[in-house]
Amino acid sequence: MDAELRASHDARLANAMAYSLDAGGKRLRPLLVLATAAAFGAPVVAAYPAAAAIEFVHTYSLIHDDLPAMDNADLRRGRATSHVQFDEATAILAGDALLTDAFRLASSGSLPAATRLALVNELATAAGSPGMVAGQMMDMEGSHRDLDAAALSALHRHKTGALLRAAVAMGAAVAGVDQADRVQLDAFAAAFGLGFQIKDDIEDVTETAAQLGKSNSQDAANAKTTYVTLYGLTGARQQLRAQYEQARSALTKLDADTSVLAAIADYLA
Ligand code: GRG
Repeated sequence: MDAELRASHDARLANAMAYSLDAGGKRLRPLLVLATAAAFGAPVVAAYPAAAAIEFVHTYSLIHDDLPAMDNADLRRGRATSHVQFDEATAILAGDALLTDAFRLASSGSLPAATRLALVNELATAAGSPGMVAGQMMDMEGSHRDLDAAALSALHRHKTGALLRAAVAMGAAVAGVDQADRVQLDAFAAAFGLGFQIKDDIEDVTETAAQLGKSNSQDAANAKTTYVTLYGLTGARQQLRAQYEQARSALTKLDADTSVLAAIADYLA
């Protein structure tokens, strides 16, 4: 990722991109790419460009999500958000650059051209109007309105789930996994993605901003329907457990060493 940042021709832009990328974060999406590729025997280095590309897209989405016009948050990854640290125009451009550069990354490297095309397609589909941006739009439209269970799960499938599923699918593409195993991997990723979001909803009300490294009580501040507002804390925890078990169970159906993927799933436990 650092090597890619050096491609920028403007120091302020590069600083703003590096500021958000280097702030850390769990690196969950790149980890899913690498763990999936490795589970099916691919050398992890072959998956590095794809892993970096998805973290670029994720980081852009956080920068833009925090903007005053969206969630208007001032803390992210333990630091002032990009528009607070720099200014709004710089934050928008840092996000634009990370998103666009992600596709140069995904198309680069020494994998066969057909594999790189599949990676670009997977990432664009998950991040774009069929996926994450649609989810963000649903989120904006859902603010100050009550959503029912179906609308809430559709929102999260798009906003958070699509990119997590793409991470696993990209790892599978690098390793050339067959169709039957891809279906099982996708079942794992879909359950993990929903569980991940439910956990985020729970922590938004149970943890402090210092514990989270990002603003808390954001959902209430933006009058959002969440798994906690819909099902209560106990109900949300039950749903989280169900998704966790579904994710672990999908892995047992794969004939591969899925121990690292299982350890990632344990983040939900
Ligand atoms: C602006 C187009 C656009 C999309 C934004 C994903 C997203 C869409 C916004 C993030 C808002 C949010 C807090 C969603 C809850 C789940 C989530 C994606 C949390 C952040 O991901 P982590 O926990 O973050 O993996 P780190 O910092 O660890 O990488």
